[in-house]
Amino acid sequence: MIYSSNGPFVVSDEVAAALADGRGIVALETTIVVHGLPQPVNIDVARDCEAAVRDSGAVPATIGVLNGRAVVGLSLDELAELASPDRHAAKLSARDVGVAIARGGHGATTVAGTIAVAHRAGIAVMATGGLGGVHRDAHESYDESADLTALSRYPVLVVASGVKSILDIAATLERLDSLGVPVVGYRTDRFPGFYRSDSGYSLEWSVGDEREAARAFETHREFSPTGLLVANPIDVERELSTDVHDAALTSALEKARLLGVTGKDVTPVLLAEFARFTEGRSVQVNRDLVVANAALAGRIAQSFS
Ligand code: PSU
Ligand code: MN
Repeated sequence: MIYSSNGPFVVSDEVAAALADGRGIVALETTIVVHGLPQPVNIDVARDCEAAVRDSGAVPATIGVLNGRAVVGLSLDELAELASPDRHAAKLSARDVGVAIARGGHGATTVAGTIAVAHRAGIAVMATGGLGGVHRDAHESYDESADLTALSRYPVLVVASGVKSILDIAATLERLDSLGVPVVGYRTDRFPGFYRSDSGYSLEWSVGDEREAARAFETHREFSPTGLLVANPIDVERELSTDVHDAALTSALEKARLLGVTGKDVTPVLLAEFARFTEGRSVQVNRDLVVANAALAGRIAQSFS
């Protein structure tokens, strides 16, 4: 691995060159790879996301913490190392990144952790599958993903297929409102529901192409310090059917309750139970949507550059 510096924060040569040349760059997270998707598809998905960004003409910057350094532009070998079970990579939100680096460990970054590092590196666009949000039992557990507060703190445009359908979607949309984070549908005025193209909630704003998305964010930044969520739905032909989705959701919520999981473990357990219950169909949908989001993020990043 070749790094442009030796500090706690390192940028790969390819990303450093792209930054210097003003090319479009898309930050990609690693929690989805390490904690969100099963082996060995996870590495295939990461490879497909990077390829989708490259096909759009932009440069991918996969972000994670390896051997006590925040790496912007992990190679596929480094990513495989981070994802290997014996590495025990932690799940790093924005608040964890600095401490994890100082402690010299390994960690995969969530959306929150990724945009904290991306912003520090001068990258303003990121892609993920589904954003974190307010959990259904939040009135008791207070479990609300730090992805939301991170979006209110770092001026990064995030492309996601809405928020995960395991969440309280109405409450999440309300929190994004309170936090001042605009939500803009990509060619839709319906808020997507991750595995489903339509969560049942409508959006006030939509854009028709990547230029409009880039312009909306550039203009937003003139008035606000927050990021912006571009909500890109999965193709209707590829979504999980209502029946399968709802049955899997019931099973996943029950599983999490029985196991008594809390905190960082909730989302991975719910996603894993979805995968088991749907016999892998949810994994295929997750894969399709995150690759499509990486492609769109690449086109948006190119519109800025
Ligand atoms: N999108 C996916 N799969 C994932 C995630 C997003 O398709 O696993 C990850 C992201 O890293 C996101 C995290 O930030 O789930 C949310 O975790 P939590 O609910 O614990 O904040
Ligand atoms: Mn949480």
